[in-house]
Amino acid sequence: MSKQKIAILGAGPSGLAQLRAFEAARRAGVQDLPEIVCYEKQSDIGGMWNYTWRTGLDKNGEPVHGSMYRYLWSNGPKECLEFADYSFDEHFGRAIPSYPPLCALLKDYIMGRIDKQAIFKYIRFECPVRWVTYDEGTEKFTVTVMNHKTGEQETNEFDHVVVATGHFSTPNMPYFEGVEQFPGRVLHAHDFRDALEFKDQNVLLIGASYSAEDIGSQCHKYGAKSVTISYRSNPIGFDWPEGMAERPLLAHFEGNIGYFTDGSSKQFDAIIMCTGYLFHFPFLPDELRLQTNNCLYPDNLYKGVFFQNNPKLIYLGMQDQYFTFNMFDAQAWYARDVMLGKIALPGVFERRQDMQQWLSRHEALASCNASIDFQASYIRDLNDATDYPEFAVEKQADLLKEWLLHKQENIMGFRENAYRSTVTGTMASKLPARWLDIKDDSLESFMSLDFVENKTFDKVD
Ligand code: FAD
Ligand code: NA7
Repeated sequence: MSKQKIAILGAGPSGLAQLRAFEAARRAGVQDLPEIVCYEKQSDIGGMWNYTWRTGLDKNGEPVHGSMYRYLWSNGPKECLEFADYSFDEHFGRAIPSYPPLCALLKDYIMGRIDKQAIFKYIRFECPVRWVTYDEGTEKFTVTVMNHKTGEQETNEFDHVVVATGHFSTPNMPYFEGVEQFPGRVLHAHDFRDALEFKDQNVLLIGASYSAEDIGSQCHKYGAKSVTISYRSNPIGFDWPEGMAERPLLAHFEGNIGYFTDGSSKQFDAIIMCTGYLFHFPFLPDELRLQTNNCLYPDNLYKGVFFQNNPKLIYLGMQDQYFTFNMFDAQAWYARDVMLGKIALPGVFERRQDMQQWLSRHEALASCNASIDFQASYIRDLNDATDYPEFAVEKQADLLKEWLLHKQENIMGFRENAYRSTVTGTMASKLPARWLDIKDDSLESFMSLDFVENKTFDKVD
């Protein structure tokens, strides 16, 4: 029998988790592992964490994937995304604060786990996937990619396809009447790169979730004159510092004046749409394409990963995310064991029943704490079935609940809190100054800070 072939689309944290899962099996002595090819659009691994200054199109004319920006710090405690098989202690050799800068520190950590020699050989860089089909007769997928290194398209057949292309990259960009006449910058969070661009400006952010909260905080930290957050459903509701405020939804623009649905108005210099992202799979035909909004349990994914129409098509990381890296690992380990035949997939009816139970629970979620517990129990369900190392996901859920309280207490200072690792028991150190006052986020600068234990800071503004 010929070897199974698996295509992994994307080498971000989810795709890397899948590669790592197979690598762990190889190291554990599993024989006859499938042949793996990972197609990656960018020229390096890391996905979203591969910071780019570019916006629009990349050097090959492909849409730029990155949405991360300068000075971005972790928006949740690092203790809740710690790999069970590679701790922060192992990587940094000492305790560091719970909220490190993202692209420098966290990327360094993610990359530290990757054995480049073992994993790079599977990855085909600068090979965006163009089209995927499935043949019911041969039971194989055909994957066509554009190889920008050779300038030619390539087509190969696979038994399984793992879609790990992320879902925070294609902007959801709504229209507001009069925006076309707005005289200043209008951009989506996806194209935001540097808060200093908005120093001394009156900035309007539309949207009321993570991007609005963080880009708003960044603009405030780096000297915007004012930050206005316009919400559609509910305000974010934090005790914002002076200069930051929330208003209901924007109704229309007249020149540089924004008019809101409560009848108020204000003059703005720039508009940043923090209106979320589209699930965008231009390389998949209708019958294989996941269609969902950003939520904790997309429908039609058994165990959150196997596509109901065709479970040989696997989606990783498609959930909204309280947990990130360790959830991707849980999914990748489970998917690996199904692909290796260690876990049998139930029939179509049983899969639908299982999904339905999760979807009913999902629908009943009434608070952020309940949502955190929901995602933790989803991860527990996956981990109980594989040999992925135990990582006390319920304790991490408790840390996430503390994180929510800390944000509520002080949105500009929550990153000054420290939490204990559930993997090693190490207590994080604290920042030696207020987050608002630490403006250089480079690896060298951050690691040369004098981290301290149990220091408290005055509440901000
Ligand atoms: P991605 O990281 O998006 O990787 C997908 C990969 O697929 C990319 O490398 C891309 O180039 C590739 N790809 C896309 N299309 C194709 C194609 N057609 N062919 C081939 N390859 C393709 N998470 C945290 O844990 N902590 C944080 O503090 C945090 N902050 C964030 C801040 C921002 C602004 C954003 C946008 C996200 C943040 N996240 C954070 C979430 C982050 O997206 C996840 O941690 C993680 O990157 C998701 O991994 P992924 O592999 O699923 O997707
Ligand atoms: P999210 O979390 O998907 O949130 C999108 C926000 O945009 C949300 O508040 C929406 O309001 C709002 N939205 C969407 N469409 C509109 C329109 N048409 N008008 C007004 N407001 C709108 O995306 P984020 O970018 O904040 O976060 C995504 C990830 O990036 C996150 O995981 C972080 O790690 C970074 P709603 O509440 O639906 O009314």
